[in-house]
Amino acid sequence: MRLVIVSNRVTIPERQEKVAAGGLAVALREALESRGGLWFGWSGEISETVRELRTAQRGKVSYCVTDLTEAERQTYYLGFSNRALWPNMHYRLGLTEFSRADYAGYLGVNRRFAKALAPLLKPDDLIWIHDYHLIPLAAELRRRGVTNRIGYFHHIPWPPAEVFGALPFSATLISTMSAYDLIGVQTKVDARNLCDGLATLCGAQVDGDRVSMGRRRTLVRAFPIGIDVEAFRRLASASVRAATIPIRTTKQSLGERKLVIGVDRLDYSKGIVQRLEAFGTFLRNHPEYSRRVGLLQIAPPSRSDVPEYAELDRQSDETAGRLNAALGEFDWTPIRVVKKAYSRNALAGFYRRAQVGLVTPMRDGMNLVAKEYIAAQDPEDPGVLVLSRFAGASHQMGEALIVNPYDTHEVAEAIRTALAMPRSERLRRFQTLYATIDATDIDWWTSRYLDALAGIETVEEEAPPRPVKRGRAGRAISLARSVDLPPGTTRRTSRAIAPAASR
Ligand code: GDG
Repeated sequence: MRLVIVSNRVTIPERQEKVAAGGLAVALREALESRGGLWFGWSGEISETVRELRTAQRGKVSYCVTDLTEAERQTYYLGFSNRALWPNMHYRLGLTEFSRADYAGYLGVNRRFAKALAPLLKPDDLIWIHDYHLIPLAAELRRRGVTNRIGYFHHIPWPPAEVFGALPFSATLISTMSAYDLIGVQTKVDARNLCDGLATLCGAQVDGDRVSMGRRRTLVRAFPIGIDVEAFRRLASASVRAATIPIRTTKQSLGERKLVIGVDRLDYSKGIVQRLEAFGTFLRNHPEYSRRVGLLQIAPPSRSDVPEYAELDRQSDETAGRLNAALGEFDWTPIRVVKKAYSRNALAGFYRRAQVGLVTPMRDGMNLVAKEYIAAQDPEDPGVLVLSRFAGASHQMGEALIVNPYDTHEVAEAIRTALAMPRSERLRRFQTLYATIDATDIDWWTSRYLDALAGIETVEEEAPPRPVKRGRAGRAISLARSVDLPPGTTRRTSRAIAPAASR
């Protein structure tokens, strides 16, 4: 059975490239290499004229990519995906910016992807679609007569039905998910929220993890994503042996000072500003730690074209500057925020050097940094993980110091507890955490998901797609025709849609 993966961004590897990219990209590539397969998605390039597909063959894997137009990038990617779905799914209704033109652009790109992908499919291909950019893709493929098994994995949280329901067209959008055979989410809470949403917004029947809508049956299950634990452990040990630059120079610049580390894309879901405040509170409440500890926050910029991200960039500079001015000394800067990306080797070195890993998102699907921090620790003298209860990772990693990131005082006290923790307790917590992430690593995740998808008996394999029943809160939803465009937008090429700048 050939595997077909579809994701928003696809990077075609150089011919000689071995393992340069991050864990997920590598794991998916390995799954494709072992089975043979196709990886389809956006090239990451913008072009106004070239609309045909580009293909490349690397071993047993074919890559097939398409460019987006600037209007598509504005509406599908920056607009609906990242200004409407992303904040909504991270429970941030106040930050959600919905526009009908963006939604139409989102549906348009999903339709275009389906049109391009359908002719490339073989009858027994297993199709695995990734993340919130591509929710309606399976419905669009079904409309084109695709009867293959189609799975979806949702990397970010799924919010409660009341929150998701606040998004215009939420009933139509969620109903398209019945076109999947298997939906994977990160935690049981996400699975429950999604099932509740399907029941409340479009009248689906839910029985445990089985959801029925009309003639379609969909399984909704939690598959907590893992990392390549062994690879990270090796990188971290190598960084110590080789005394690589970050290890050597952090040692020089820190002296005997302890290090607290945060690593996150510069994104408001990650709670970076709140974390800086908590570190400031910790120093104020425990002045004995003055000059004895520093926070290093690595925060590579992301989505900087989205206004909320530009604002976060400013806020984090302002907060770090204010706290450093108030709490620093002539020979000690308590907080360093570095807004650039480091190599994975360097990251592994930083994690290994840090006595505390501070992972305090306000909401996060899983959070791989929590797992990477544990994988990188010295098993003889491990550091302590402080982890937000709102990260999916907290469902598996209860031996971390679990905190509420909205409670500055609690996070501040957890930093102190972590710094003062005796070695015996650090060892006990580390050993349990390591065993957990090792037993549920990225290979476990990939094969568990794909085995489940391959094992599903499709209910409608031979039957043509049929309309599903009328949603309680929405209009009749049909998989037999294209996902409805919102009223007020005509069915036109997304190039004709006004760019977000004109919103
Ligand atoms: C989404 C969900 C879910 C960060 N800085 C650098 C760098 N990173 C790497 C980390 C980690 C990855 O980026 C970030 O993964 P997260 O899981 O923390 O977060 P998202 O990017 O938001 O990912 C999330 C994930 O999907 C997987 O399903 O866990 O909840 O939001 O691997 O190490 N990597 C390098 N340099 C950096 O400076 N090389």
